Amino acid sequence: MGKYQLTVEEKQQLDQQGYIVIPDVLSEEEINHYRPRILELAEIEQQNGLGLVHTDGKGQLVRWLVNKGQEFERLVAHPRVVPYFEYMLGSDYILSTLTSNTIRPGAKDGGYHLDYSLGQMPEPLPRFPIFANTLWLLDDFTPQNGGTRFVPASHLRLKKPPVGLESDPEEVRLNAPKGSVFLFNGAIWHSAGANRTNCERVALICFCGRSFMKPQFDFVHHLKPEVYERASPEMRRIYGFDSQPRKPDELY
Ligand SMILES: O=C(O)CCC(=O)C(=O)O
Repeated sequence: MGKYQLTVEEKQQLDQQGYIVIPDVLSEEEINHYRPRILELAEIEQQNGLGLVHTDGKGQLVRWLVNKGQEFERLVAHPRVVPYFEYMLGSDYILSTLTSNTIRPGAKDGGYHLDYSLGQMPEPLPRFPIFANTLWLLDDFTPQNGGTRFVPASHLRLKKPPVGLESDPEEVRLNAPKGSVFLFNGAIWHSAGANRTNCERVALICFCGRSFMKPQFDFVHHLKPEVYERASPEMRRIYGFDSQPRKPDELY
C-alpha cells in the first residue's frame, strides 16, 4: 500500500484552521497498554524525586519516552501520522520531543503558549509552519476533563498570546475520542484545559519541527544505543541524525 495522501479538505483544514483530528490511530489494546504504563512511569519518577510536575502539581510530563520502553518507538514514524507531519514540515522533518502529559483531577487551565521555540521568536512569526505537535489521546478528551483548549486559526495572527491572557473569544476545547491524534501547528495558541472530573486525562505527545530548527531534546547524542540500533533509516532521520551541523572533516 502506498503512502497516504492528504485530501484537499485536510490540507485546507490544516492551512486555514491549523489543526486536525486523525481518528482511530491507536487500538484499544495499545491504549490499554500505554495509559497504565504512563501512569506507572509518572509514579516512579515522582517517587524518585524526578517527577516533572506543572499546574500546581496536578499536571505531569514524562519525557524521553523512547529511552523508557521499546513500545514508544512505534510512535516515532507511525504511518498514519507521518504524512501529516510531512505536509506541515517537509519530508525531512525531525523529532523535537516524545513525552506524555497527564492532567489530574482539580488541575486548572494551563497558560496559553506556542510550542518551543516559537515563543522565543520575534513577531511577526513566520507564515509557514515550523513546528507541529501531536497529542495521542489515551482518554476521551472533553471540555470537562482537561481537553486541550486552543484558538483555531490563531497561527494566522503571526503573534504570540499576550502574557497572562486567560481566554480568547474564539477558544474551543478539544472533544475527541481516545485513540485519535490531535495534530496542530505549533503556532496555534493552546494549553491543557482544566480537569473538573475525578479521573486523570492522559496523552502521549510527539512534537516535531523542520530539520533546520534546533530540537528541544538531543536525541542524536542521548538515545540509548539499542534504540539507535533498532531504528530504521526513516526513524534515524526523524531522530535528527541526517540534519546535524557538519564536522571538521566534512568540508562541503
Ligand atoms: O496536554 C495538553 O492538552 C496540551 C499539551 C501542550 O500544551 C503542549 O504539548 O505544548
